[in-house]
Amino acid sequence: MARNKIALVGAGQIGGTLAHLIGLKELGDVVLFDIADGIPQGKSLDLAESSPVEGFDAAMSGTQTYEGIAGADVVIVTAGVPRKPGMSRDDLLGINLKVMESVGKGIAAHAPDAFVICITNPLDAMVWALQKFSGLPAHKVVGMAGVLDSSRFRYFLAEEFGVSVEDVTAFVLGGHGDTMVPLARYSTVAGIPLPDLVKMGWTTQDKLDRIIQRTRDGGAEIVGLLKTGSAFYAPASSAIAMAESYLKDKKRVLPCAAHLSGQYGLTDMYVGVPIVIGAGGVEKVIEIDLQGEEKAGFDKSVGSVTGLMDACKAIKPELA
Ligand code: A3D
Repeated sequence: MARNKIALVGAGQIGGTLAHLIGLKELGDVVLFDIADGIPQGKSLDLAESSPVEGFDAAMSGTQTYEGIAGADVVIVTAGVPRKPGMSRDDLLGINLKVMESVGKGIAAHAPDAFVICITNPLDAMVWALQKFSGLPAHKVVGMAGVLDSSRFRYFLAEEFGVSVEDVTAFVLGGHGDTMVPLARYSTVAGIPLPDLVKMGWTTQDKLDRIIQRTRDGGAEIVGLLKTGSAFYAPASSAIAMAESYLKDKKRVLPCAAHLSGQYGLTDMYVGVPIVIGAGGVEKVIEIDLQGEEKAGFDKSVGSVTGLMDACKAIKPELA
């Protein structure tokens, strides 16, 4: 059976890390696409030259034309600009919206059957625009954010409790921004929900609140430290988990920015919700019961995503 083909549109910090992980995990052949001359070619050659040492078989190539992504099974989009200190994700909207238009058209022309994972910020608005510009079915276009946000939450919780990261599950819903909604009630250590762990004296409500805030600020914390860009290792790992679930039909339940058509009372928008990813793409959107503050937090987050979509429509009226 031929190997899968995975196209990475954007060969920057996340794109390069994605290619490395795909090689190490032997998920398929990689095509790196970027408008920057030499970057996709240089990174792919460098990675290919690591393959004999690492012992993986995967073709790695770089391209500056969309013909190179033809027939891709999966396309992961990181094209655009990342944040610098002092910038919010929303500051990137104008530049990255234009990038989504060209990328969407490129995918439509050359890889219309692909499963597309968008990472470019501001995430929820960009994946929505990318789906519209590409015209691909909504269940084949999804945004990566919740896997990363919940991975950060899991890591902070594992540190706090002194337990393996493997035994911590966490749930983060809503838009990928300051209004994201980490859900304590649905986050557990080996099945024990966080509110019970507070009652058991494993932590205090105050410490838990600070961890939740640190999760919300997780991206900004890395931007503040790096100064020249944003996080890339954990975002790349998170997108790979999504790609792997599609390619291997694992049917993992992952929080992702998914297209809603009535679920949660919302239509024609993308926002972070739990979904099942399998060979059919987004096979199911899981509707959980949100209560009190959770519902208020989710509604606020939806409001901020709607605001970003309105800003996109003002720039590109054809999205309306
Ligand atoms: P960076 O290292 O700058 O890579 C972006 C690449 O996109 C560069 O190599 C550019 O040359 C390339 N590019 C720009 N315009 C185009 C175009 N029209 N076509 C093709 N390539 C183009 O950034 P990065 O890899 O660190 O981050 C990429 C994106 O991911 C940014 O928008 C970040 O804000 C975003 N990001 C999202 C998350 C989420 O959790 C959603 C996390 C971290 C970063």
